[in-house]
Amino acid sequence: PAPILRSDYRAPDWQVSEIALDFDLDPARTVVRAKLHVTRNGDHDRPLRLDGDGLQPLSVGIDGVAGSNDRWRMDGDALVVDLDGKAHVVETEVAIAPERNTQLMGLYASGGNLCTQCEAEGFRRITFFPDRPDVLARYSVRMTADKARFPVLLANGDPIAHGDLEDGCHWAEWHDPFPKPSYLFALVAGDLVANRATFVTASGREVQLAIWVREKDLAKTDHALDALKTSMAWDERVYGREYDLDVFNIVAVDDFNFGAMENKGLNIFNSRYILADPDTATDHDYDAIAAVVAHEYFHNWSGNRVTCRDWFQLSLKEGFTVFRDQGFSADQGSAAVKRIEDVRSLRAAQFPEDAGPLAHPIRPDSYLEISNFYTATIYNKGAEVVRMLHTILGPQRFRAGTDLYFDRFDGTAATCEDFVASMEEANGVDLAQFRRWYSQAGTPRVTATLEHEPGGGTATLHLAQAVPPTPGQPHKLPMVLPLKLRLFGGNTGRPLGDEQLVLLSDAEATLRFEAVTERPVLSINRGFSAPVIVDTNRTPADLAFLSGHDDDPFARYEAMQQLMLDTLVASVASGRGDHGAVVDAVRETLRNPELDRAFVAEAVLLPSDNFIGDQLPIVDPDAIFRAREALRRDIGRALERDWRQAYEDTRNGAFEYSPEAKGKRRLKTVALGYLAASGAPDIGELAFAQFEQADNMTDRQGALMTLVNGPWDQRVAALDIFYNRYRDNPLVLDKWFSTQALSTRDDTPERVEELAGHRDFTLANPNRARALVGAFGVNQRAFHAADGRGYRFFAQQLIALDRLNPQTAAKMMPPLGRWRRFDPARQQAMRAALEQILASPGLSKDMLEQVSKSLA
Ligand code: B3K
Ligand code: ZN
Repeated sequence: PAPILRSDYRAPDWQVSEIALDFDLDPARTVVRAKLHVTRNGDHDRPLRLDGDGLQPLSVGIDGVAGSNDRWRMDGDALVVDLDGKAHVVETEVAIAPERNTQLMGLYASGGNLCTQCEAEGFRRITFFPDRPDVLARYSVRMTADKARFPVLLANGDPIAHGDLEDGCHWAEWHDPFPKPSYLFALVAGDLVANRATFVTASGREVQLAIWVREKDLAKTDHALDALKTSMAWDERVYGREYDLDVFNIVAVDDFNFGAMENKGLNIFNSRYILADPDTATDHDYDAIAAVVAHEYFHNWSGNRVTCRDWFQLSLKEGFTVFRDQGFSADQGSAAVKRIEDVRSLRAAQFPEDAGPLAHPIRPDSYLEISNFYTATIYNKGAEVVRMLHTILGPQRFRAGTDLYFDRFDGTAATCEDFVASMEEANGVDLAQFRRWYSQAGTPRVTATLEHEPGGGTATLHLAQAVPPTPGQPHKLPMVLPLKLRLFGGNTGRPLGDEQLVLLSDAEATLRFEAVTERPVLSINRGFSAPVIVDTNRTPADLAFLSGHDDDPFARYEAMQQLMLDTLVASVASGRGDHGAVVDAVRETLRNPELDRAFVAEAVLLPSDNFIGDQLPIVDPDAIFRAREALRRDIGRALERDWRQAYEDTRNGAFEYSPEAKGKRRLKTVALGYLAASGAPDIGELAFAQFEQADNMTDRQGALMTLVNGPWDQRVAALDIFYNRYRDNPLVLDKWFSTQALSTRDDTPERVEELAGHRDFTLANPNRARALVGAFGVNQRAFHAADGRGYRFFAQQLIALDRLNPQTAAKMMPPLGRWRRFDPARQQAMRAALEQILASPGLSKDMLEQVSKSLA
């Protein structure tokens, strides 16, 4: 297949002003009739081309004449219609089989209900249509279905009418007044109940909110509903954006390819981002639910009211909306901890992507399969780029820019360029060079060297930047890097001057600081103001000092991380480590009563195996594991009394979901982990007691994780108890699988192979597939087991999954593509696994793109 190029963009030949859809819903055979009002766009004589994917027309009518068979033809999967006038009405009829749809794109069945997923190109699996985001139409939808089986019928927009039919069927009509691209179409038919609320917007519009789930899940929807109300108010307050329909519906389904979908007025969610109660959801789940509910809601403006011109502009809606949901979450609790979490996930997912064979700019230039581009780069780096605009302009000017953007492009399909130009125009600034963030891939590397003559009054900071080569982009130009920095006195700990925002836009720059009377220590990239890697000439003592004294909490965390990382990298190389500086710094942070517990928990956590590997020229998973475990053991032993104290201090009363209580639970699990690492003899018992007595999933899973990583007999008992207690709850059973797939024990590869044969394991459910196979792929030590069995297992699972669900399979593949980072034996084994995938018959376009780019 030939790649699609951004430079080939052309406005659509035909626009669709209106579409009326009529669904006869049945899992085995659904008949879809569509009536399109089309108008010629511009002066041309090209035919109307309607995308289809696996559809056969049962009938085609043109301008009310059925059976106009000489005027249309199939071209591959597309339906091509010859039309001679300016405006026509085209009608088609197709039949589809939702229950056989294992890709979960288009109309499919989940848990006996019917639902849709259309982004990016699923609508063409439902009906023939110009399935591209710059064709915006008004939709009316009529659904007919068996009333007993599908008592609830939902679609986009507002409900218009409904009624019963004689044969036990019923019907409903919905109308969406806002023109929208086909990827935002949705319908749901099911046996569902709703948790309802009312929201009154700033201008007094009453909106009926409802979260629809199966009856047994109703009690788990309050948190999501609260998050929805909070997000609606937040978007009014922070961005001046109000909701625009009379109803807002959310439906939770168990089978879903990713997190959730922002369909206009009818969001459809993976149930893991809706359902929560203390017994089954961790604090992390609660936070993720609020963030995803907010994210999808925010899309109503950044995505739906203003949509994307083409899929190359995906980050226009995704990067911006992630930035918006990050701001929302930061306002619900500790902004510093939220920033730490966001940077941690950027480094875990996006940095490796940007450094590997699948690197692409946030606005890519080509793709084979757009589903492969819903990446950490588009989403998370995209959010960092928007954040840099916010940092450079300041909150008020940034808001002026978004106001202009929403105002000017409302109801249209826009580009990343439109967004940047709005920022420029609203503020009279020039962002010409900043635009390189949209076109250049790769994580910039900054070198910061601070010089100071003892006794001299001046300090000099040399800054240099370089952007590494990435596939198709061998040479890079300097970026605009907003670097927040500040100097501290190394003796007194006092700040030497204020924080400054330096815009590094040349390859090199030199900054001078006057009146520097004591040895200065550099705090740089504070708040992670630019998504870059910074190398500095700071000593371990400087880093330890900053970890205890920097006034920017992120910089404090960062100094500790860097100290840990430097220590670990040195000990991987030498096989033995000097752990004193880290132990001291951890002690100081742990004993500091001023710091909030959530921050302490983040700060004392060691960098992951994967992140340590990312720092090394050749990743040696076993050496990394040994070095990390040795440091964990020393921190555990040296501070055993502190950890026990911290553990006792964080014992909670009854469960409460508040930033404070969450922070305590987080530190409790971290403390338990260090105690386990110390080798203290009573930890199996302590963890098992926590496991049994917990009144919430955070503590229970935290204890289970500790047990599953260790040698204790209680591990087996805990796994059994957990399984039996939650066997009927798929979301919790996912945790049972993933906790084992992430285990650091030596026998994890065998255990994971065994679990793939477990009766509760299935590749047909994406959450379950990710819980076992996806989690295994990021378990660096187990996945890269020296005998290569991890790779073989992984390849075999991906091949099987690709046959059912290419999108989910292709999304899990990247760990195998990082073969260049390993020793020759592993390289060979990984390539063999990739080649095996490539050779498997009927490989999807999704997988073909990922694997062939990884082998190139
Ligand atoms: N826009 C959807 C993602 C669709 C992914 C399609 N492969 C959810 C979101 O980002 O909000
Ligand atoms: Zn999104």
